[in-house]
Amino acid sequence: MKIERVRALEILDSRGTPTVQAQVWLSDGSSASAQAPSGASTGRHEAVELRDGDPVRHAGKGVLRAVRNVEEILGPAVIGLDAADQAAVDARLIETDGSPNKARLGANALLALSCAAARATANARRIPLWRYLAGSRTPTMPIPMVNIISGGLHAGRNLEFQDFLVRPRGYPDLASALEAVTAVHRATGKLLAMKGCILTGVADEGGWGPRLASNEEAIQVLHEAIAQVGADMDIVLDVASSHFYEEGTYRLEGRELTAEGMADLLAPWLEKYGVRSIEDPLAEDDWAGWQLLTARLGNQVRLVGDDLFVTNLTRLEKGIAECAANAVLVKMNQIGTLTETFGVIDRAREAGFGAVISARSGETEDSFLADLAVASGAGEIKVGSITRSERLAKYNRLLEIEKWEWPATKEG
Ligand code: 2PG
Ligand code: MG
Repeated sequence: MKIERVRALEILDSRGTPTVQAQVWLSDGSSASAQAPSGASTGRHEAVELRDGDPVRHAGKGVLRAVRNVEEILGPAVIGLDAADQAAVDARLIETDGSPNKARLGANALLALSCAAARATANARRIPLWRYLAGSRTPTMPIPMVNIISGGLHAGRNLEFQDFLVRPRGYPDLASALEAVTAVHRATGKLLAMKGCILTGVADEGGWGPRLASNEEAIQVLHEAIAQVGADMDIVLDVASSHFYEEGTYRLEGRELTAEGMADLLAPWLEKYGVRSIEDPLAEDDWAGWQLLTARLGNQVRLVGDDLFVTNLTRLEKGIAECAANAVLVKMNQIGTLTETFGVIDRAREAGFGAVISARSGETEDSFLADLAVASGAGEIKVGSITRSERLAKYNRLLEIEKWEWPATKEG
């Protein structure tokens, strides 16, 4: 099926900030749209999200240039290509952009188009997106890691750490796991209210955004909420430490810590609170620190590189070679095409690294990520909390896959 027509639109994401939607038509008349997400705690090495920089519109954050790039440059470059050859479509997008980090035409422009082409092909074949994306991979229903308490750049810097999450263990299906998570979310809200925290709303990803005395106190509250409802859950953290790191020093809670000091802070919590996975415990370019931490804790806890790897194969290869981290966070818009995203997931699996498929803090109602998580067989997904519909779009799509489209049967 050939790509016949492409168009794009500036839409708004979950923070009211513009993002790109692309639509693709194929020669059989099938069509599909996809929407690019957008981060707040972005890694320095991510592919470039192109913004207009015109202060008169959306405080400089408009994406009309990226939209134009889809309609006038990237679209025409892929028209006539076989949409089912995703590698060829993405290679053409990358070559047309021509820059090392998608700065010329915008990773937001490339990604929306890349995903729309895949979805249109699945539509043309009348099969679920995840089944089309899986190809020869073995799909699995992913376990969610769900944000309950937020800090960092997603919650007005109330706490230094960005995400305090739970990961359900041993539930028979996603529906019952999510039910248990909602109970923990409610119990956490009540505990926070009892502590006198003023809960006026939710943070960027739908978690509670309380003012607490320390990061450990947030973990304690979560631990207590899990015990209170009798849930079977691990605790997971996204420290997102790059934003409080400067010149070899981690500045948090009025202290200045080295990488070793961060390891000393985190290590006791593994046993004490059941922390089983820690994302970005160290900063994006602190490779020596990551090596040290991985040598010390890597056999007891999942150490996930987000800002460290930015879904970039070259950086992941460095991590594998240097034994820095043991898992990668996968965000499609950090790299800008579907093919490169799968390249990172497949390489992680081959190297024995874990992979967590992740949303951004700025999201849309697009549920592509849910299908990607199932198709890739990555096993884990992180899309924020269980409030806010841009988050629920992903969970609800997973529920739909689980109940209506599973088990995986071979593509027809
Ligand atoms: C992260 C993400 C999602 P952002 O750091 O993992 O939680 O945040 O999209 O702001 O980078
Ligand atoms: Mg992160």
